[in-house]
Amino acid sequence: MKTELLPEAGKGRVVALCGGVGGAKLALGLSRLVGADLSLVVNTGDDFEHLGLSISPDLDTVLYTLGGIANKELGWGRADESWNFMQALAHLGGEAWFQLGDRDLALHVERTHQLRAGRSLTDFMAGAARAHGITASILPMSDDPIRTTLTTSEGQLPFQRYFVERRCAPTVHGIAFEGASSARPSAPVVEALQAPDLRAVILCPSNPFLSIDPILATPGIRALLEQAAAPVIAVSPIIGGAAVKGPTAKIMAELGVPATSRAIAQHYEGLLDGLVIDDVDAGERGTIDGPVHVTPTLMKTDEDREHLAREVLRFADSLRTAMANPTRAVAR
Ligand code: FO1
Repeated sequence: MKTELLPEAGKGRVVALCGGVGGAKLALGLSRLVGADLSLVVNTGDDFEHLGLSISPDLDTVLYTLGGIANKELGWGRADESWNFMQALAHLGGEAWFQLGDRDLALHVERTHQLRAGRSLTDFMAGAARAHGITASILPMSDDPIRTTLTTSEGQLPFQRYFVERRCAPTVHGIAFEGASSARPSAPVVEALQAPDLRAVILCPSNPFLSIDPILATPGIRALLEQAAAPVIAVSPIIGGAAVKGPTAKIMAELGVPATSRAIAQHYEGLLDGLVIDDVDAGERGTIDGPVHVTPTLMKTDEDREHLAREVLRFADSLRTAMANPTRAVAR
């Protein structure tokens, strides 16, 4: 049963779970609306050690996006980047399949240095966010290592080998999150999801299998969502049977799941109070159990990002009003 001590509509903490590019876009829209009231719980399943450096791609995509310095053409890394380090590395015959720009490199070097000195990833990211003038909290899902690995037509592949080196070409048969069973969510993640003034929990339109599932596989997080005293809303990453970017629809086909928003709702079964789908999929509304909000979800501009964030928060506020009234309670 949900608490009736609910914050006033339009106020309170917002928690968003997100992975790479799609998630970071909505995260930016939300940060423009609620600023310091936003906590982003970010996937670290893509993290890896490369050339002796600790790389956290999804955290960094969120950091650069909210810091206003993301490379919009690439979809990862920094704007105004130069590649002298990579050219010199390739000249030496070093591993050049994973590109590290000169400015981006500073973040990886400093993170590696601080983690080795005993600082947590959570603390490091808090400092990096401050350095970029970001007021939202960018929280790794865990400070313990959780690594996404894929069972593919080419055997077992660590995430970045599959995603970057093999460009998602191998057929995916299964996905595992190594280390998840012994990991713990960080204290700020637990606090954010248990905040007494929690307004909404949002599952961003990130890849459900590769970006959101590792977060949900972190012990305790799924239960915190199930018990959340605020509506849990997902934004479907599927528009008109395709994903905006990345391998979501390809992986769904390979795992035998139709590329529909109904399938996204079923994937998150037991967690959601509502689903946001795109205008072009309005016809799917009747096929989905529970409340559905239809609105444009394609985020090309910062205004699109802010518009979608506003729609999601309004939807959440309307569901919260229903949750506060037991006769209109929404069943999960
Ligand atoms: N993605 C690529 O497709 N190619 C790259 O060379 C690459 C380098 C890279 C370096 C730092 C970083 O933070 C991200 C980087 N990404 C690269 C993106 C990243 O690997 C994936 O987009 C995410 O892991 C998926 O969300």
